[in-house]
Amino acid sequence: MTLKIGVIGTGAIGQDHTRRINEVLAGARVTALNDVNRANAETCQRQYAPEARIFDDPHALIRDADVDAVLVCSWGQTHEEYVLAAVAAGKPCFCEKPLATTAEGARRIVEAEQAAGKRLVQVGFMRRYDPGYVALKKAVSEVTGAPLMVHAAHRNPRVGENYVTPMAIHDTLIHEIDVLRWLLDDDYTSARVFFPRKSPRAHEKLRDPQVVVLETAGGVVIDVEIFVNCHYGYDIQCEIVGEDGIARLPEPMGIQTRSGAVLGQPILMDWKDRFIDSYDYELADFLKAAAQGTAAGPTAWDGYVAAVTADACVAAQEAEGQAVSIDLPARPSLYA
Ligand code: NAI
Ligand code: ISE
Repeated sequence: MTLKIGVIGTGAIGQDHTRRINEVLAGARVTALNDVNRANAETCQRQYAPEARIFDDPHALIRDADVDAVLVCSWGQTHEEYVLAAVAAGKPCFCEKPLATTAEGARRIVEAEQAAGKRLVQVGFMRRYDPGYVALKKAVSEVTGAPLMVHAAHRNPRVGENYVTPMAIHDTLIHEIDVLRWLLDDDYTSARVFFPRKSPRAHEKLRDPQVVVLETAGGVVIDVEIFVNCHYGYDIQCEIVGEDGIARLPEPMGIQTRSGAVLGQPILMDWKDRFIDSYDYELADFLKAAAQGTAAGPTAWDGYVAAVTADACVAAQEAEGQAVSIDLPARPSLYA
């Protein structure tokens, strides 16, 4: 059986996922596209899904009989509405991060899924599928001993004018919020944010860089540098310091050169290339589960925990150095 997929939001990642489903992965075809900017849906159709129909109404796409499962790839603040509609229609839904831009929004999705009685939502936290992070998790259980500290960095070469200070949390840090919790198998208890001197490349409405300090229930202290105008590349770093040793996320593959008295290794510039395998693996996992009418991988609960943590981090941005506590309710049995 070929699974029929509807994609809402056909910008950068919506187009890339459409390409992935139609040109890389097996078992599914994109049959329906929607974008508030129709020209983007037309570009996506022309380039990657000539047989797909373009819908002007995203809710009609979700209800359509020719759509078995939905990919939500529109802007973050629109995710909740579309995920809730997919759950109401009983259709498996892959939602790009963030699941919702507020903890209350994510909570509504968790409640809707619980009412549906089965998993229908996978959140696009693709780093859990990255071979480097998978190897790092193995090193934590086999080499480092119990973790004490984590030093991480999330650097983007540049961002647009519409990227403002809280987006460093909701849009960017959200990946570390999820993957570090998964790596450590621990939950966060507090957040603090520090602002070094501002980079002259950051525009007026963005304080960049920032350092977020998270503490976990197990007593691990995590520092994450977020620097989204670092200029030199797309650079993701992570080092776990444990009782018995240290483990580091491997660099992406690149040809090392020795020339002109320089030992060199290229640095990627685009997030699409840095995690290209993980995007393939996460979507393959989604398609496999969706063919059985359910969802796999990062859950709506993971999306909710990330949203609660992100809200605390944004509050911590405003509290400038003061700790903001992170309180989570008990995990529902659906996500045990
Ligand atoms: P983008 O701006 O390139 O594309 C978003 C598209 O959604 C645009 O074509 C826009 O017209 C459309 N859109 C906006 N509101 C809509 C609505 N109400 N209904 C239908 N379409 C709507 O943005 P990008 O970079 O593709 O990001 C999209 C989402 O994917 C964001 O949530 C972002 O955080 C996430 N993302 C995840 C990445 C990852 O590494 N997992 C990487 C990049 C983005
Ligand atoms: C973007 O939306 C992503 O998800 C990228 O992985 C991240 O590095 C970037 O900061 C976000 O804006």
